[in-house]
Amino acid sequence: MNQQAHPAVAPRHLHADLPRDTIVAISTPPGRGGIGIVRLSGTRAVEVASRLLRLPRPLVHTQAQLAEILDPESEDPANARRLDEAVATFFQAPNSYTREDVVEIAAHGSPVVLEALVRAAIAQGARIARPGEFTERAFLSGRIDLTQAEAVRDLIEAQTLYQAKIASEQMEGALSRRIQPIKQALVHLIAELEAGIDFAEDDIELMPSAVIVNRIEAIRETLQALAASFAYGRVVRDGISLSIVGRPNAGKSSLFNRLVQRERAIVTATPGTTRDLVTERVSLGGIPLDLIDTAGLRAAQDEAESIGIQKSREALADADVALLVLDATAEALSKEEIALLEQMLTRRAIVVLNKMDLAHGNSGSEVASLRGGNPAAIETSALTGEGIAALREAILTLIRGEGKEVEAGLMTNLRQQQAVSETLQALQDSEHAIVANVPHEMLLLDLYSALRSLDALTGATTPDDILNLIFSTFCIGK
Ligand SMILES: Nc1nc2c(ncn2[C@@H]2O[C@H](COP(=O)(O)OP(=O)(O)OP(=O)(O)O)[C@@H](O)[C@H]2O)c(=O)[nH]1
Ligand SMILES: [Mg+2]
Repeated sequence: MNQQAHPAVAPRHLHADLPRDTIVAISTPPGRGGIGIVRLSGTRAVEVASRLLRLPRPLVHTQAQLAEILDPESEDPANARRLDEAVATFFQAPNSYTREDVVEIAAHGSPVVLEALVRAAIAQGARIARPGEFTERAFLSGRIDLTQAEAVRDLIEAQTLYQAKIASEQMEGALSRRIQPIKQALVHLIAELEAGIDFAEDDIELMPSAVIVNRIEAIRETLQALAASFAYGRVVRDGISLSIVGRPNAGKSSLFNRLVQRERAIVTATPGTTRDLVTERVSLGGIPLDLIDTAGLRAAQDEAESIGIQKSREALADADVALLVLDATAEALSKEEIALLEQMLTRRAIVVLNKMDLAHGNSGSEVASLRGGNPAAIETSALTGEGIAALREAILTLIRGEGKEVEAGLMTNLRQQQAVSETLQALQDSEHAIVANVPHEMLLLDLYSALRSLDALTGATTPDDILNLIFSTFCIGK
């Protein structure tokens, strides 16, 4: 084996016992509440906490005890007045969130009391925590990897239960578990190639090119499946936008109101009612959905309508999904509608035949001929509510698409996606290197570069500036 330690195989040691200062922050959201928590982490956490509190007994790991918060302004700490009562819980290193000693002081949620506690802790030598620093310490101590740290943030920011569940899986390491075997296969290949080079004089045969290509291909395939999960992972995390378009009076605003379940947009019998974009966020199957109601498309009759129609077109172009609403009672399709229908075939879209309550007898028309077409139009009545459940279902199916079966270990953010695509790129380069018959030493450079990108995904060799970027998006106290 090559004796020279390679940075990608022997990642920088994150688990070293760095002497770290003790940090403090208010961990509950700003404002008043029933309970507010001040969290301390570091070697002096217990010592600092003991100076702020009157504790009946010494702190014991995972045990909560009632304590009194001392008035920080009192002259004589031994006889200090009590500012508030609190519950103090101690988590002893290494069995804590950060793997350091952690003390959590739960007082009443009064900003004045909590800030006084933090000031008193600082006076005792603690330092105010940077945003995300508690989670950063959990990462630096090796308790969690980078994808898990990111999942903490995703969980805190989740807007639906489904998002929270996906984040929770990632927090438990679902994504890292998916990456592990891929990384192992790569490390094995590298090790075997290194051995071939080192013992070349001993007549050990070099691995045949076809075998190397096969092994790289196998790694690429699993990675590609992971990359494909990003599309759905991003949808779950960031949501999806859906623009409702069509001719005036087709019932766009009525459908919009049905989907948001309240009378949000103005509905009248006059064509050209909606002028501006109306947007509303709803949760569909736990996925955040930004619905956009737009002005009906036709030759505008005044300046405001013309600007509105311009906005409709932009919203249609920008949306992840388009919902084309047709009036099922209409005899013929307008030119505009024919053009839109064609456009729908080339993008993620749903066609709706609305006003079916009036159109059940209308079977001979051009519009009716779209019934049962491909893609199948959804038949609705915004007036009676008929077909709305089917419409919701169709939207959800369209959104879920390919991502459905890979919910465990989804990639959810751009940083992860970039790391994977860099790995894929490096692997492709290495295949080209084989085809070009370059020596194995050169081929290894590409493989090491693939390994480094993969390491960056979980954080083994991530540069500090990227770490700072990630943790600074947390709020203080997390
Ligand atoms: N019978 C029946 N009437 C409907 C239905 N959907 C909408 N309407 C009526 O059709 C008219 C137009 O509805 P809107 O929702 O304002 O239509 P729109 O597409 O938003 O129209 P613009 O904003 O002008 O582009 C209103 O009088 C609605 O009550 C339906 O399914 N059945
Ligand atoms: Mg409208």
